[in-house]
Amino acid sequence: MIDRFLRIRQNSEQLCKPLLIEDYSLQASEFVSPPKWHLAHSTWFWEEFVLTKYDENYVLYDEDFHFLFNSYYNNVGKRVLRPARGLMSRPSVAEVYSYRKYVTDAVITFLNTNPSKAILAVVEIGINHEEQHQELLVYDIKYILGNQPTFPAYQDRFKTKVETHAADFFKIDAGLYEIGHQEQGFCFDNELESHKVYVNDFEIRNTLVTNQEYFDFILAGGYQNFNFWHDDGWSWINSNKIEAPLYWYKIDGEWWNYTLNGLEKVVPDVPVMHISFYEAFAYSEWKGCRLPTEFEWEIASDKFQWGQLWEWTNSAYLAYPGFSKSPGALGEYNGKFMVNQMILRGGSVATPEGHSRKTYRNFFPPDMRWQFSGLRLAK
Ligand code: AVJ
Ligand code: FE
Repeated sequence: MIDRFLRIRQNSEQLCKPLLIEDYSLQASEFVSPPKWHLAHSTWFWEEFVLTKYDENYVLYDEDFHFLFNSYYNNVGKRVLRPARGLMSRPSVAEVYSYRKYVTDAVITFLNTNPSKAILAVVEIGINHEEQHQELLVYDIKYILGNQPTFPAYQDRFKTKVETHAADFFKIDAGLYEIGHQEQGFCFDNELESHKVYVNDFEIRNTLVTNQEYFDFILAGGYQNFNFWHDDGWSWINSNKIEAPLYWYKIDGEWWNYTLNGLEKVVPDVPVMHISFYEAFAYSEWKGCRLPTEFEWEIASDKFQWGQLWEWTNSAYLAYPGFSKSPGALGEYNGKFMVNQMILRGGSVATPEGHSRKTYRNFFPPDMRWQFSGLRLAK
């Protein structure tokens, strides 16, 4: 546990190595958090949920941080609101790194005292929480760098691969299937309680939709035909003048996109990424197909490769029957977001190794597309 903990703490800092000090504190949009904030908030989480709760000897690093780096936990008290995260030039980046070291050392000392199983379960949540923020760091760094006039590169990692299998639909039989987490090992509370779901016969594709395929939709006037869109989606593309995935730019008649390696020509055979739920839905309509439900996705997931991009499903993020929030602040972790968001399944090239699983339920509002999202067709 100590080794894993240390590795996770180091990984978060490793992700920030290519940044300039000036990059750390920018909040390029309300839904983006500054890298410095991620480093501090993922540290605050250990302080709040492990050290101040269970370590009698723990002395807070700085009392203000309790307020500065609480993300959304009402049970913990007042906090800096999300849109104001980019206003904090204080504490400095150096201060946040020393906060990290102080807390990392304190957690290791505490873990050496042989804490109970119940406490180790919270430590496990802390590790998984920090992994989630590592992925968010990649999204946010991409947004911060990708919205600069010079399109600077971040690092030559987290690349999606060209799809080698020929695209094909395969059949899954109707039946009653067990959905949700049943194995040993960690899962988030929203993957519990496992329960049976009946699905009709369906077909699902072995591969994700590629840039070339999505480009055909653009050329066919997909963004101009309201028949493919939800009413909300149609308003969204019109009020935001959207006509291509995020980070796509038409330059002298050719399509380029911002990647973590800088501005590059759109590669036709890699999966299309940075699309909203609205766009994934509209594309499926145009194709005469549909998005899989999260249940269909989970049932079929042993039969295709996943993990390049999070895959939009046609399922709303709702509680499973029997779901209950844990008491206290940790109950706010997932449960209170179960309205107005859609489920994505799988994982992405930015997901830390071993973090996801076939029952993992990721979720975002339908207009969000700075996360590494793509789509798989069903019918
Ligand atoms: C599961 C990615 C939607 O971004 O708020 C981070 C992850 N939860 N800290 C989010 C999360 C608490 C969560 N998502
Ligand atoms: Fe968090």
